[in-house]
Amino acid sequence: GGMERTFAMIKPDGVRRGLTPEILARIARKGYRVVGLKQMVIARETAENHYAEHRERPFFGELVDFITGGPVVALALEGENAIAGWRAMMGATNPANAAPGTIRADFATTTGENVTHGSDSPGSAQRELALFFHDGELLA
Ligand code: DAT
Ligand code: MG
Repeated sequence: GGMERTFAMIKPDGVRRGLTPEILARIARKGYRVVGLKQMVIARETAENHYAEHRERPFFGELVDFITGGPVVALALEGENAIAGWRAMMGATNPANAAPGTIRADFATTTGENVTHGSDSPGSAQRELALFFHDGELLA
């Protein structure tokens, strides 16, 4: 709760499909402040670090291949309750379980390519923001 910063990402499927403007528009309409934004290709080591919690899962290799397989848009969002709020805007991990009107329900059909990422806790947000952005890349 309170004023928070979170790490958000438009994944390679979203960028490839031209969904960046649509997703940025949703963020603007919600009222979150974009305090960091860059399009980039994620290095393999960074991806493995980002998804370290999933290292032992059977889908880990595919996940890292996918997330490094094309440009992403990395975002730092700021707003009241932004961590849970951005997760709510994304919807459930499996688009089949995502509520109508969420990004994953509206734009995705598979768990593997579900368009966006969002930090799941204050600790994750701090860790992921530091992994993707230098201090000087974020607005005060
Ligand atoms: P989220 O992205 O909602 O935080 P997560 O942290 O559990 O979900 O998983 C990270 C990503 O890994 C997820 O967005 C897509 C992929 N993934 C998760 N579970 C998967 C599965 N059972 N099969 C394939 N990919 C999966
Ligand atoms: Mg997660």
